[in-house]
Amino acid sequence: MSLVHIIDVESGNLQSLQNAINYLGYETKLIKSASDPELLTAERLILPGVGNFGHFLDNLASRGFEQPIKDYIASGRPLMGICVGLQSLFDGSVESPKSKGLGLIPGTLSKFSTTDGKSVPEIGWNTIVPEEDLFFGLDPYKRYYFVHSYAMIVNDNQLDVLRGNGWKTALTKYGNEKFVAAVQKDNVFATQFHPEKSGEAGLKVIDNFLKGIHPVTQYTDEQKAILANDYTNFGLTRRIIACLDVRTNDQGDLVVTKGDQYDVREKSEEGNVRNLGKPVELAQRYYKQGADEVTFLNITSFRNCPLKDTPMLDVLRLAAKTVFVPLTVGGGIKDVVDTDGTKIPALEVAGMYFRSGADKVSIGTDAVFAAEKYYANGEKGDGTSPIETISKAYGAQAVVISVDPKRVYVKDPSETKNKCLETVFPSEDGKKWCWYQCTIRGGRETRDLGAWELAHACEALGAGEILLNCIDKDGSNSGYDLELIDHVKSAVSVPVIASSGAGIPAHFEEAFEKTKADACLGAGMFHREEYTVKQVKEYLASKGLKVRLDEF
Ligand code: 1PR
Repeated sequence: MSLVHIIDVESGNLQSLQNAINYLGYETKLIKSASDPELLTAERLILPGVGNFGHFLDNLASRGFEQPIKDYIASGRPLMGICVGLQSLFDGSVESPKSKGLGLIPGTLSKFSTTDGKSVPEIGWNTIVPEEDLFFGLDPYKRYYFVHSYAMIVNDNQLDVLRGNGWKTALTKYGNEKFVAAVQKDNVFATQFHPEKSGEAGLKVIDNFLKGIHPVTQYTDEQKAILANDYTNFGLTRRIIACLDVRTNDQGDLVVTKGDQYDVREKSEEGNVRNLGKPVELAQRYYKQGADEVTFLNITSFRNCPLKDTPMLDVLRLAAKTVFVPLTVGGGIKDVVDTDGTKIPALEVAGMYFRSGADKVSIGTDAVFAAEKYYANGEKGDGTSPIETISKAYGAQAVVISVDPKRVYVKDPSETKNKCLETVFPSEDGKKWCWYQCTIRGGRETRDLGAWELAHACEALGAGEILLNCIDKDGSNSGYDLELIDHVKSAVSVPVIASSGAGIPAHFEEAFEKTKADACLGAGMFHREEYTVKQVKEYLASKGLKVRLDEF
């Protein structure tokens, strides 16, 4: 079996990349030290990076990798950069002005602007358009998964400079900004997107790079017609996320369950925990149906189990071997005291999940505590909350905040310190104003903090995305709470995932058309097999919405 070497400066999660390469039939070996003699003999090298540009470049420099990587490239052997790995090839980035890039490609990265109304970071599936001939099979009919706030944003002059230096590019547009999605020159190839998280399309790119081939996919007219919504215009597709609420049932088996306003027990006399399937099998099923992401929520912590034996780690390890879209895990991401009394900081808990294959962690209860502290401190963090520590080490894009709010009606907004909205659905006793009260511990305890205030504080503390549940709507199949979505959207510029209430494909369309939701999540309707993810996407496509439909 051929070997692929991966530079590891402990900046982010390399498990997903290793899984993808293993799946393609290659072995992987991490190179952690610049003096590793295998760097001199490696036949294919990958330079992956996530998170902060400066953190990554400084780590490369302090570990003495800079010159050996340049020597490797000069030797003519193939190198592939991914995400911050691509960014590191440029001169620098406004993200970390003091850190120098490798300087192989002229140009400085800048941050996406929000003035055109887009959410930053860019999280989702975008089209690429290769400027010249296709390289490594990059396919303008496919979608690739991007997650980043900084990019090599280019105008015509900068493109001329790149061309003049012999770099071929594939470009993408996010909002009004055009940026470099991939570059190639001689033996160097790099992508801003994550091929290891871009489904079959991404695996193909990695495979082609490892084989050193540049195939062009031939499509039938029928296929082109199906994919038309994919390539005719730039911009993110409507992201559809399948969510698995996981816990042990009364027999001790790990099951995917589903609540009804968070009550996961059957209404029958026995009141058993609803069992809707096995977590890994369902994750694989939704991946094959075209889910753009899969989220696992550990809805009861496995309290009597040493952390390293938490069954959720195994679920992730197994799922990540065959599911090549982003995986989020939530539940119990906080500072914990292990069964033997050892204190384990949240950063380490998150690290265990990242090393098992998670791409993002979602924080519920602890995010509420962090936000309360943020306001008590005069709207400042103190650097110790899990949001801050995890975001600093793994990047904002790796930290999702799971919000579990309940609607509270008031006669007048002055009745609460939390932000209210005037609702078109007044309460039975005629109250027209409402706010959304945050809950903790799976909805069992309420706090005097609104969802708007929570989202606002968590973004300031470093969260990169909001997973917006709604206890009133959970399991109701009656559609999302549209008012809640735009209410929370108005608090943040990071993406917001609408959750709770999806029952039919039209509910997804409604959320995308009537609110500013960046993604929609569904659970019960998929588990009960009333609809597949593919059917939802086909429905959205039939309504003219862009979706990723390329897994067929
Ligand atoms: O507080 O950081 O330990 O995280 C606990 C996590 O577990 C939180 O993300 C919280 O939302 C989740 N959780 C806790 N208890 C429950 C429960 O159901 N009893 N599940 C629970 C939350 C909400 C969604 C659900 C959507 C869509 N589930 O995940 O999938 O509402 O459902 P639908 O499409 O069928 O309507 P911490």
